[in-house]
Amino acid sequence: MPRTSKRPSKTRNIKSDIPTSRPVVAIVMGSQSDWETMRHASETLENFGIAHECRIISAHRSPQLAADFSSSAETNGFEVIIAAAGGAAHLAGVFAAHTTLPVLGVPMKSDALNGMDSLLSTVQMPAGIPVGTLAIGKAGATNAALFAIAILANSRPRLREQLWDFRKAQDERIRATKLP
Ligand code: RP5
Repeated sequence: MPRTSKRPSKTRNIKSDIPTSRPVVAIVMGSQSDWETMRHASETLENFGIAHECRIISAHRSPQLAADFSSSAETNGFEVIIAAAGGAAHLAGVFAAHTTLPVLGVPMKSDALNGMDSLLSTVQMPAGIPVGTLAIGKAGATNAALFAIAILANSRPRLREQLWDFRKAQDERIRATKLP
């Protein structure tokens, strides 16, 4: 890391209306140990052909980098930030304090408290600085990416169409699944 991805959409054979030349979503995480979970957010964005950047940035261990990256995120072309951290998980809140871009928090499953510490410290933002918090772990990572896509799709009809196609495929898989 940093990693960037510009892979074209796999969900549908149409040209996306997302710019592929510059990352529009930043995925930041407190530690390399978060990557095994957060790669699911990255893979979901890749499947929709959304250029994004993945970085390790810690609110505690690299506080100045966290402030600098979040302060300049909008100027640098990002439209949504996904911030993942575990334990006393302040990363999403710190990012949200420095930008008005939407910040989606993903609580990591921790060894000590199974992610309840991460969840509460990400979700319980005092009024005034919002963080949209997803579920603990892999489901949260995947849904953070889908949420980011939904935000981007507000102003991008072709991306919205891709999102509907994804939902349709999911629905068809459920309908086709038979119990043994
Ligand atoms: C947080 O501390 C990270 O987001 C990670 O989830 C947790 C543990 O980090 P490591 O000790 O594995 O680097 O900052």
